[in-house]
Amino acid sequence: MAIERTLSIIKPDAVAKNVIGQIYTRFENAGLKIIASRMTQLSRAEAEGFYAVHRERPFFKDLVDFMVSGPVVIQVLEGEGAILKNRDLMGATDPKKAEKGTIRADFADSIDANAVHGSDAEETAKVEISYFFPALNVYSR
Ligand code: RTP
Ligand code: MG
Repeated sequence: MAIERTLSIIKPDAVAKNVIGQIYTRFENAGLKIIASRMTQLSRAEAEGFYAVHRERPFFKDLVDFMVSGPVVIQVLEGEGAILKNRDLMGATDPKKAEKGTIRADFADSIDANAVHGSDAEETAKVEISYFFPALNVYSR
C-alpha cells in the first residue's frame, strides 16, 4: 500500500478533555507519523472554509459554532494507507455507532462533539493539508 498523508484535527471537546497525548499515541502505535502539528483557535471564516462542502447541510451552523468553541490541534499524519487507517482509528461519525476501541467511541460524547476530524479521500486530504499547512509541499512527491 502507498505511503499517504492525511489531515487530522483534534476537536475542541477532546482538547478540553486533556486527551491530546492519548490520541497522538494511538496514531503512533498504528504506525502513523505526525509530520506537522499546531494548536490554534479557528476563526469562523477558517472553520466555514474548511467545512465548505457541508455549507448547505442543516448541521452546518452547529458544526462551525462547535469548531470555533475552543482550541484545536491540527496535524498531518503520514504512513501506509494513512487516510483509511486514520478513519479506522477514528470510528464512525456518531460515537454511539463507533466500534469499541476507536477514538470516537472512547473519547467523544455526541455526533457534534466527536473528538476528531480526518480527511476522507486522497483528493480531500491534499486540499485539507494545504488549507492548514500551505508551506508543506504535498504535491511534489
Ligand atoms: P469529519 O469530517 O469531522 O472528520 O467527520 P466525518 O467525515 O465523520 O463526518 P462528515 O459527514 O464529514 O460531517 C462533518 C461533521 O459534521 C457533523 N455532523 N453532524 N447532525 C448530523 O447529522 C451531523 N452529521 C455530521 C459531525 O460533527 C461531523 O464530524
Ligand atoms: Mg468528513
